Amino acid sequence: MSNPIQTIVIGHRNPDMDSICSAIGYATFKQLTGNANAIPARAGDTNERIDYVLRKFGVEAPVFIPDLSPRVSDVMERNVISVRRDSSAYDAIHLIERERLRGLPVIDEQNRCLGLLSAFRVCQRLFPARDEAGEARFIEASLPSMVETFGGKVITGKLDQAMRRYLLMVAAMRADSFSERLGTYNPSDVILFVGDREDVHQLVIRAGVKAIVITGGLEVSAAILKEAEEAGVIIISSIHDTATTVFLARGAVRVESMISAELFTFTPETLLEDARDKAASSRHFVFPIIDENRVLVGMLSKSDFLKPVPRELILVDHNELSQAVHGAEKVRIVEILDHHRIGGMVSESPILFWNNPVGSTSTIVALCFRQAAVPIPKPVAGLLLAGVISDTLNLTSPTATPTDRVIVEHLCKVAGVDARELAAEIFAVGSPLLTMTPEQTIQADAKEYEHERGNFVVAQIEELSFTHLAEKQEALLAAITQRVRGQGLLFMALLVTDINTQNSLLLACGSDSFLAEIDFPQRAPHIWELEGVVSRKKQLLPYLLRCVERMH
Ligand SMILES: [Mn+2]
Repeated sequence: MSNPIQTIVIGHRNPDMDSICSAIGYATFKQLTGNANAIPARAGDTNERIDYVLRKFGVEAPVFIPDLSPRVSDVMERNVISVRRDSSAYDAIHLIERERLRGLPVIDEQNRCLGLLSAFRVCQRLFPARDEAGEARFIEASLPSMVETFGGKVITGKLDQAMRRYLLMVAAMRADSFSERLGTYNPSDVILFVGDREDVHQLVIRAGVKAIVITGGLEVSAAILKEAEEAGVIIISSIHDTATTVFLARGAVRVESMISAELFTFTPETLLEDARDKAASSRHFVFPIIDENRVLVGMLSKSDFLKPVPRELILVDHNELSQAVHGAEKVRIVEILDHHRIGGMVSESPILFWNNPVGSTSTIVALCFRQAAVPIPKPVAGLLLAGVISDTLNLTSPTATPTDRVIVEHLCKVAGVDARELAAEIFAVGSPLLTMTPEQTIQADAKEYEHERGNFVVAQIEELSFTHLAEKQEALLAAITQRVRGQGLLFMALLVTDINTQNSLLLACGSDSFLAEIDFPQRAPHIWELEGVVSRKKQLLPYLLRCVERMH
């Protein structure tokens, strides 16, 4: 049975409040409208403000998924057919035939994978090359499993369970020639296959062979039975003729000795892409999948690479792959809900792509509930409200639209929360400048943009005032410079927004010819005063793009 398709609803890397809250909200909407397999996820850490809101409304943080690249575990066969190492070749070959396997994994008592058994290897062993054929009469097996292969019946004596090397012999010669031949072997290793030839029976009982298999369902005389019992020689009866019985008995050989020595395995976490490359250059068709203790957990066939990965993606609050979770490009993106610029996403087939220039993606999610006439669960309404408040600085940002106002009013009613109070609570916790290292501060809400003149990163933090900036600005500029150098960026900018005065300061480092284009009043080297600018997307980004275009 194939796995049900999992629908992952996820925001951008370095998630902000809107991206976490809209992912939870939209996954809930999908669940309530028929997709039980929708799960919210996050591509990065939450921050103190997000944690505060999740706690307040009693909702768990979405599952952390750092990389969505398909893994071996996505397509491997979990119901594995295997044999234990002490199984007989007879059982294994029938299993291979019945299940039409290209390779049968052999395991030990702890389910650890020892290797693969192929029908080819078994045949090679049972039908050896002519110059090695003499060896084929020696088999490593236990007596009970040998008797089982030809459906024999024990007439006298007791079969010991031990696994050992036996020599299969057939008495086809005259008794005296045979006697001479028997003398060259250790009789206690010998299993003799013979019909109703009493002279031979007597001879080998006296020589002390391990067992006599009487073939063709023939009777044994009472005198012979008595003598065998006294000598401790086992007598077994087979209904098959001698040739058939010997042939079947050879199938008792343990599979352990036939395992292919070179073992080609993967782990469930192996990237499917890597496994595909390695498998393509290998002559094997099937690959055991083992965990860190070598325990067999699955099998991968070359045909499994053609299976679709049972996962699809819904992007919220972003539409550019450069901002999406790692591996997003290798998974089918089925929907995008966003309120940012369109970043050149290309899709193979038609998808639902709702880009609406409202104040937050949480607003769009609330509109989805409204459009489908599905009531918003109370905790979800609280989260969506936090998403709108956070992205629009409680409707004061120029990105806020009349739609956001209507939605905020509705969400307040459903959640039973006052928007102004919630805004004050959110921005009062976890000042990034006070609670994070400079590296964390510039990374927390950083977004990457690809541009033909060079890639750049723009981050933003919201503060209740600029009071704590002065003591941190040198360290922040150093961290920004390091990132610009490390990634070879055109520039990186950090917008520090004072949500009380609705003004921002811009810290930027990078190409001199780019920085020369910034014409806001400069407060200090690499720091500009951006009065009335609070929106990265609507105010800052278009401005920065114009600066890039003007660059010489
Ligand atoms: Mn947003």
